[in-house]
Amino acid sequence: MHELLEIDEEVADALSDGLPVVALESTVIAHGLPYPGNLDTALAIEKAVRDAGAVPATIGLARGRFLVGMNRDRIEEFATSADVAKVSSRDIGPVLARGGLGATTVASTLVAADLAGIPVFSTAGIGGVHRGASETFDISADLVQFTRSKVAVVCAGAKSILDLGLTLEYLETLGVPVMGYRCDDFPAFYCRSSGFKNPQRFDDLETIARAIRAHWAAGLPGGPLVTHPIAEADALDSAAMEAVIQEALQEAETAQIRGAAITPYLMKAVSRATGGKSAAANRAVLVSTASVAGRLAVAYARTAH
Ligand code: PSU
Ligand code: MN
Repeated sequence: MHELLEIDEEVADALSDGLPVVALESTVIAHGLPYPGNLDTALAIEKAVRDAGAVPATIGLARGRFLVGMNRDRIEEFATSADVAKVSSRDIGPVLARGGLGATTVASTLVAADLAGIPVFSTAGIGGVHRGASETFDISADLVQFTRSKVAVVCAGAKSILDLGLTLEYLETLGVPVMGYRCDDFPAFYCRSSGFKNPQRFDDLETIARAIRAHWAAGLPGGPLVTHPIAEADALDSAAMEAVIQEALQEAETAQIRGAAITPYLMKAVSRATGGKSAAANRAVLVSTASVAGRLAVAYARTAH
């Protein structure tokens, strides 16, 4: 086992038996949602993975190592601690050296999942190209990491706090396959459609699992992106969300928020503005995405035989 990994026993057993495992991020717990909803949601995500027949591995940093798989107490620590660093790819070495708690973004979770040999990861919303990136150059390291870690990413697209058209262009440039599972449009987290198309669509997870294997068999680096939208009943209205997002962006501009702080700032501003509505949608989409990822991990494990 890699010296930087502290792998939970159940996860380690599943990996050595070739059973399906799904990696999960911890930034959404520490910085994405308020307590106690973050704890409940993290546990609901894990349950969705289990119900789908896979083992959940929530990932974070503590005492100079990657935690791969957390028990309830560990998750609670991430959900309640005041000073948990937000760790993207560039922050991994420094935070490991300091030894404190670090919540992993999509990018850094992929690094740990790859080291541990977990082929599937689930999150509701990936980072992407920010609006105004032609001026600020603010493009999430998540996108670059998709070309570096051999892990398939399941998501419900990304929030429209980002420029989703530019995000798809950037993914094309990087050579990252984007495959819609039972959806034509690239989803927008709370909303079922971003107005942009997924470059590929598949209606069964077995074919997606084979596409992932083919990507790797061809020697291509990184991993594909699989998108699946929030359920119709839980989705929020696009026009209403756009108005809320415009207001949040304006607030962030006035407060001169920059860099790594911008994503958590916007997420909080959007939650505040929509009240309980977006919190409920957020939980629903995290859980439904985890369920698809669990089923994909099962399909992927099956294609090995
Ligand atoms: N988008 C969300 N919820 C989140 C994030 C993004 O709707 O919790 C988090 C994820 O961990 C993602 C990170 O990887 O924010 C992206 O941050 P940045 O834009 O600074 O790379
Ligand atoms: Mn950024």
